Amino acid sequence: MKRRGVTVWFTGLSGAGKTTISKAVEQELRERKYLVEVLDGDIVRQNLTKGLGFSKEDRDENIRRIGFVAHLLTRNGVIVLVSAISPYQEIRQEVKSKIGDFIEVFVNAPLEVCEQRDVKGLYKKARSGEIKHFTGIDDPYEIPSDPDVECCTDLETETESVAKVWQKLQTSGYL
Ligand code: GGZ
Repeated sequence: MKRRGVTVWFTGLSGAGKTTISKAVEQELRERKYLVEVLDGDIVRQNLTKGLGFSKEDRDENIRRIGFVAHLLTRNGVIVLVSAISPYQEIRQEVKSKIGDFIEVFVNAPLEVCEQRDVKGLYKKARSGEIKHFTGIDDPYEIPSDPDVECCTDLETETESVAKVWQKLQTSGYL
């Protein structure tokens, strides 16, 4: 019997912890032999959406293409883990409606915390004006109005965040 696929969509600021949580969930799923694929904005932008920038139009196009691939995989029984800032509510909603089997995870950390982490030094560059249209600095992030899961990565451990996602997958019947 084929399992039901699902897209787990991690949205949040750069440095909020989307990639960290999704990788940990991926590992747990692989250990249990689930079919799983990861689409990370950072990586996808090097191939599938290469050449796209950070205007609203380009971000929406990025999300639409990621959503397209996620849909194909999901309908073939794969658990797809998407990590993308995806700052605009409308396109997140569009992708969710298309895919159907969809769990939205809001990876929520205050801007100050993300900026302090500044793993790649991008916030510093954004503050100095070296990078323009940086989400949270001079570009918007629309907070999800009704996420299925919220991970507050400044208040909870990685293990706790992973457990929240895992529980949602379980109670929704995907595991
Ligand atoms: C936001 C930017 C920008 C700007 C480069 N704004 O945390 P990261 O570094 O590793 O991942 C971020 C990635 C954003 O790509 P996404 O595909 O997730 O964005 S979106 O969903 O909005 O299309 C960040 C880096 O690229 N980055 N410039 N201006 N993040």
